[in-house]
Amino acid sequence: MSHNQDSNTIYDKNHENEIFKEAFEIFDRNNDGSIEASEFKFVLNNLNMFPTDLEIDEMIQQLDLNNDGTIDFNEFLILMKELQHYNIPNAISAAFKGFDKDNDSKLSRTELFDTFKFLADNLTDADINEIINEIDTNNDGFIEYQEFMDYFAE
Ligand SMILES: [Ca+2]
Ligand SMILES: [Ca+2]
Ligand SMILES: [Ca+2]
Ligand SMILES: [Ca+2]
Repeated sequence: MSHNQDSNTIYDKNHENEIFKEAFEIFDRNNDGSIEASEFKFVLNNLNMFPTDLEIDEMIQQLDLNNDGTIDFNEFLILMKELQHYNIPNAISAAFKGFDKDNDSKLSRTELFDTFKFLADNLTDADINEIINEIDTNNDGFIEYQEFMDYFAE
């Protein structure tokens, strides 16, 4: 079922895999190449989702095809592909609301910093600038709800 034809994959496909890779690295906090229950829980909590330990175990069991108790990148990819058929806009909308601490429907520099600092221990102003530049299409220095949705839920 897997085919490794990196040389002739189209650009979009590479781009997509790169995003999945980055997402995987966010989950895999100790960089051992697999997502453990505690890592899974940590990220979900930071996205304002609070499943119980039992629910976490059930999610992992569903994804853990080789039954080693953790989610490796291949298993994670299957999850991501499934999510693409799922209600992504709702999930992204919920994430935005979680990031927007003062509920003004836009993400300020401070809110972005608070949001992303748990993902990277050595997050810099330059990193935040990069994120803002990429998503802030009207260049007002804030990420409005619509910009966020356009970027992530396209
Ligand atoms: Ca790990
Ligand atoms: Ca596994
Ligand atoms: Ca805000
Ligand atoms: Ca903006």
